[in-house]
Amino acid sequence: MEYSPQQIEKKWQRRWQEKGLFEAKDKAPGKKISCLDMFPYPSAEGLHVGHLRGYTFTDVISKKKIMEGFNVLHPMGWDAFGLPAENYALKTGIHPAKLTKKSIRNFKKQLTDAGFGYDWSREIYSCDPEYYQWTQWLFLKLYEQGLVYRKKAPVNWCPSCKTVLANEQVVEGKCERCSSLVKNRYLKQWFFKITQYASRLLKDLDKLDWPPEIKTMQRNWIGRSEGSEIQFGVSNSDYQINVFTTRPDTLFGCTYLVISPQHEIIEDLKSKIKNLKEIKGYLKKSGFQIERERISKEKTGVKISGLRAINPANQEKIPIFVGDYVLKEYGTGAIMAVPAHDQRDFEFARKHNLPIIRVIKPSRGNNRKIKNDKAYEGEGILINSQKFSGMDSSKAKEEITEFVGGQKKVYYQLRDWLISRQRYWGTPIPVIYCDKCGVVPVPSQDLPVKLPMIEDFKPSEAKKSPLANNEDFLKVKCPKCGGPAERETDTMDTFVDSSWYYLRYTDPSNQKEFASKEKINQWLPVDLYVGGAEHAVMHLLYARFIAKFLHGQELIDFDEPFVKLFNQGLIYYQGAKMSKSRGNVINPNQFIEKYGADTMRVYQLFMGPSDQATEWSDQGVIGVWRFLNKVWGLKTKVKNEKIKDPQLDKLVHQTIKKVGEDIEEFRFNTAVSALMILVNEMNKCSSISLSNFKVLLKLLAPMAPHVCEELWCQVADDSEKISSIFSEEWPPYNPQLIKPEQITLVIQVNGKIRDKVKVDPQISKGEAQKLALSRPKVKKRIQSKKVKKIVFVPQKLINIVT
Ligand code: ANZ
Ligand code: ZN
Repeated sequence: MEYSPQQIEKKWQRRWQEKGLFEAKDKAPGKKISCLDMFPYPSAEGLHVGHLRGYTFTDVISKKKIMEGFNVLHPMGWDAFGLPAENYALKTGIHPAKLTKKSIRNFKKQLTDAGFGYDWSREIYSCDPEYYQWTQWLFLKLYEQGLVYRKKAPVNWCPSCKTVLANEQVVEGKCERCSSLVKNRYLKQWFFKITQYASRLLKDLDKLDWPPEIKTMQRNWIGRSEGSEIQFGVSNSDYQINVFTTRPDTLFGCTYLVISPQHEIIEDLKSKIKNLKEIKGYLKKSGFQIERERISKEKTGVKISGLRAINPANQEKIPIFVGDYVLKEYGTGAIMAVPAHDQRDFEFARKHNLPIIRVIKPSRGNNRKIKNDKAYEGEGILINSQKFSGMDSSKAKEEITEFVGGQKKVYYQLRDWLISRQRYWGTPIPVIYCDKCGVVPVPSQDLPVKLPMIEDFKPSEAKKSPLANNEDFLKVKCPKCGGPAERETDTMDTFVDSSWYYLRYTDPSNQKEFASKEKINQWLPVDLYVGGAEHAVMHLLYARFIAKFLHGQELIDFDEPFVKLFNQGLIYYQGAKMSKSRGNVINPNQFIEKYGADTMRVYQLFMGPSDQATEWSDQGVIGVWRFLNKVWGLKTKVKNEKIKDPQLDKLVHQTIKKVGEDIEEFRFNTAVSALMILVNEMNKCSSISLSNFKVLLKLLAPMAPHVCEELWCQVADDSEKISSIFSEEWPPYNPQLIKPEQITLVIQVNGKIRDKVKVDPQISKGEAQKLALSRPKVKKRIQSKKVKKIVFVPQKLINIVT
């Protein structure tokens, strides 16, 4: 019979499912591992082979761990709320609920066809009321602890998606989803106080086994900034403007202040401002600057006339500007401008003809030329700074802060997490507004607040969610006073759904809790988490935040959710990243029909280093296809008897070691090559022993599960057959057998061969010299002569010249 994946793959998938072979067992004793993929958003387009790469990795690891006797948690679920389904629904008129269901069915079929061994008994959907009641519960829990608040805030508004975007969803001023230019709006919004966890989120990165690039991205995103707050008096008033600066050493070079357009001084001292009209006009025009890229922006501003600030270092009176390059939301919302040493201030000063005073010169050794058309932003030696002149920047930072009575201060770039969305397809925010009682959280026994099935879910320009048009949803009795009240109509950012989902896998049908502590403790934290590097900051930061919060509530025992993180490399095809929009995708359905799932899986592993972008090669696929055919063909050579073949035995044991270690280290490509070498060697033999063939099948089984299970069933003993290759033990290797072979080292004295000796091939020059000089035959030749030179040719010879 020829190798025909179409005839075997479906059969085994069905049997594995029936047997519950890959189901995690609660309360089982012994070693455990939780091995998770980032749960996907079920898009209408389905998965292409690029999406399956990371899933292949976790599946191989899970299957190997099962064979090693681990109790493995390897579940799958669906990040099923969100904008794409809603946008697609608006285009096609199909309700997002219906569409999502259909997409999930398709995804699940694709994953099953690929032979992935998920524990489907733990499948979760974030759009399921059984699930999102716990998302709502989480909101209330955070609310109860004072970590949720509502405030009018400048927000990123995407005019095309008609919704608010998180800062993280704005890329270079454009909507991450649709690339429309993002506008600013001022709306009442809900926030989670992630900033309260900034220092912990930063510090605990050190204990994670994560790719260093991802840690760096998180560090930069959290953006710890050490500096000072310094107070500037305002002339003719007792008002003070507090600025945050990372460079108090430059205080003598401060020639003006800039406050953000939302700074309260404008209201507080408006009677003293002479050009109030002009200022108000500017405020209207400037809008709200909330994106973090303050550098690229054109710096505009207006001088406030009638007010002057006093530089506390030298008592000089300096002008105050309102400028939108100063953000309300960072530091104190006001800055001291030092145009000689800050490029932003430099550009602003040039434009407004303000004095530029140099107060830092590069220290010797750092003698880069200061250019006249640029600020010198480095540190150095102070000049023009009265008694501080000649001092070092770092020392002056401390001393000048003290001199003017300032305070040392740390700020973080991290902003609070804006979680409300004016859209339909998301988790309703469980809050009620009552005229009498104000904001009333929905009592937890009333959860879930169900998302009503409405037909008209088109977002409106009214800055409100479509739920606001649904009277049945909107109108409720106040839980406190029983009077008429209204529900919050915003829904939550989908990153709230995904911030805690991994916990639910441990206890997916719990009606009383989000998951029981006992089950969480059995399985978590997640030992291995695999997904795309695009989640470096949002999802991974939010999930860490929520874990720390739940830990503080003593609901979970760990404060970091993902111990080890791995990012799979992207797949390229025809020179570009594989993607539907580029039209260069390979559909796994057609691929599997043609070559089978095993070829796809092994090719995914073999195509290149697992963490690097790799080009899909149709030629490479054929190579793998041939390889599996060879494996299939080997069974005709199998003899159930002892066959004396020490060469092959040795290779088998070397391969066990290599494949095992490579899988642990995500070196799947070299694991596959090792198996290819072994198969080629076996193919050269006229017969191979059953035991060696079984080892091959076991090593290959996590990668190509169907073909190995089928061959196992054909060659194994009856008792083994009834079970499964995945119930077999991962083979051990014999360390004696894999010792490196010895080579013969030739020993010469003055170019003449005097001796030969068997040595380890890795022997060093020093060791070889010592060994050679200890040999009696060599000693005899050298006697008391002085050794002049040693020539060493690794793995060949050593020549002693006297
Ligand atoms: C004076 C100064 C002199 C500054 C100098 C820099 C260089 P990071 O690293 O981002 O924390 N700044 C402070 N608050 C700001 C706000 N709300 N909007 C815009 N800019 C703000 O940078 C801190 C520096 O950014 C501060 O130090 C301040 O400018 C500015 F030679 O103060 B500096
Ligand atoms: Zn009330």
